[in-house]
Amino acid sequence: MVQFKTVCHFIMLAIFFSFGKISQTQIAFISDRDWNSEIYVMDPNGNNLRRLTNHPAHDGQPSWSPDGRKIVFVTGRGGGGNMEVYVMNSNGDNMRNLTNHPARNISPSWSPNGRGILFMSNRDGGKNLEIYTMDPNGNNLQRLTNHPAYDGQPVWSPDGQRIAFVSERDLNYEIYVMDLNGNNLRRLTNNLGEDESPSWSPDGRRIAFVSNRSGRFNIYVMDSNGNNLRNLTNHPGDDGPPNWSPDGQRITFQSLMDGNSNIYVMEIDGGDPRRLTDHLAFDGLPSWSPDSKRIAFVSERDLNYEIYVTDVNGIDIRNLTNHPVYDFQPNWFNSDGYSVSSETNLMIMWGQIKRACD
Ligand SMILES: [Ca+2]
Ligand SMILES: [Ca+2]
Ligand SMILES: [Ca+2]
Ligand SMILES: [Ca+2]
Repeated sequence: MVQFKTVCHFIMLAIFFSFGKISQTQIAFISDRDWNSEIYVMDPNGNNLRRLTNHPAHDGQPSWSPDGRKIVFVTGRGGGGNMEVYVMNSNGDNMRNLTNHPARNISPSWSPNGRGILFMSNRDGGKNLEIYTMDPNGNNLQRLTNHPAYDGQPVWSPDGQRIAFVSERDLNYEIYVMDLNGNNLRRLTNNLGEDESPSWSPDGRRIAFVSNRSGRFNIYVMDSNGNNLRNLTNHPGDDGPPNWSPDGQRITFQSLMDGNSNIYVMEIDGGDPRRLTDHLAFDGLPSWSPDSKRIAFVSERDLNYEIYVTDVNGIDIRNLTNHPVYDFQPNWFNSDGYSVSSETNLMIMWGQIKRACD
């Protein structure tokens, strides 16, 4: 009986820690508070701040692995303008250089299925950036684009099978998609304006983007094959990159429509646009929390950049960093390893085991 109780308590403890992991949302960001750019992690209320990097060179562009165990980032610690993509555990341990190439290797992003890392590099000469993928350990490097024009802004489709990106190969920025190996390249936009900043809908069916084809930057949406183009915004000022909420219901963006940069949210058909910030200083770079209830953004309203979080009504705005230096590039992680249904299953299992142990 004693043994049975011990096993029970062990299982309960294991499940308790599983539950703890479910709600463990974190925000990675960069800050100059230690005299050069380092990567930090904090809870979504600003508590529990931890510095992950500690090197006099620039460290930035953090991107979480989907299991939350690792972060890829960019660092200049090689010197001479050489930027490398590094990986580290999410506590800063076990740092490794994944790219190890004297060119600029930048903008890493971990695939939603965890199997690959996208990045950009000019290793084929000059200013010509190409898009590459590699395994999370740096192996299996593949160049996905090969064109003397700019190729950049790569974004994983939600299933990790396709990549949307921007290229200037047709003499102005257009949005393209390709398969993971670079095959099946398809141009989705075709007009003289700049079409850029693609953002996938969470179901992978649509892509929102900005274009100045009308003379100002407005937000558009199209099917992921380029069909069914629709204009979502048409404001007197430029609108910034769209950012689709993880629940698929809304799009957030920054805009100059009221004369200075503020954060807005709208329905995915462009309806019900709402301004969430109202300050003369710059408010921009909005990004959704994994539960789609909050939006992180950066603001210069305290005369240096801070990371703020607001609810979708713009009522509950909080300064998370509150430090007299540059704080930037917020990047959310949520340990959503369990879907809603398996979380429900865990609740049921919890009740059953607790009864068995009593
Ligand atoms: Ca540093
Ligand atoms: Ca290129
Ligand atoms: Ca274009
Ligand atoms: Ca600051």
